[in-house]
Amino acid sequence: QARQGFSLFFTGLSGSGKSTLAQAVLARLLETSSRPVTVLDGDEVRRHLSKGLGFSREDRDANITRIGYVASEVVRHGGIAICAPIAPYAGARADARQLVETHGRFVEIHVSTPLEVCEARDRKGLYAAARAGKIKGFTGIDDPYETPQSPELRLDTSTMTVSEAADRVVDWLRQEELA
Ligand code: GGZ
Repeated sequence: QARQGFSLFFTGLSGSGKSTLAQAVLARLLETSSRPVTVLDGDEVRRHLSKGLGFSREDRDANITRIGYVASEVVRHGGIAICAPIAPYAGARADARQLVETHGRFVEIHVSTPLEVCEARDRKGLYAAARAGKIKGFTGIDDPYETPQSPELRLDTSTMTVSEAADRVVDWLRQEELA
């Protein structure tokens, strides 16, 4: 059946669990839906679509605008776009929302895992490097993260399993008749 496209836009700190959660939701959507799904993950995007961009406010905003544009094209064609950048600035998130909402739904999911937990996980050692001053302008340490004020969903991966968090997303989509 023809259903409108939508974008799942995960935003949150480094190490908050965005990518892991995005992958878990992807797996569930692939089981239940025959619609095309495109994943625009932070790492992958920066290797291709946003190659050459750094982490200044300007570059981060350009990164989010590009992701928003690609997501809007996917949604325009009735697909599902799963995005998982930090997206620290509310203005850029709003711009991405506006681009996508021209063609379908924009589902902002704040992965609200506290900084303390992200830093304790420190899977890639980036927080330690930022604390030591080896990385400058690291989100949450010496660069801002503007907390989303009215996301469609807010999920803290320190108080539930990845599987529970993915269920919450899929339940929400069912409720909205998107999945
Ligand atoms: C934040 C940084 C930085 C700085 C490198 N600040 O844990 P990761 O490694 O894989 O996720 C982070 C990723 C963030 O890229 P995004 O494209 O998602 O950021 S934004 O939305 O702000 O454009 C981290 C790594 O890149 N990284 N330097 N200074 N994260």
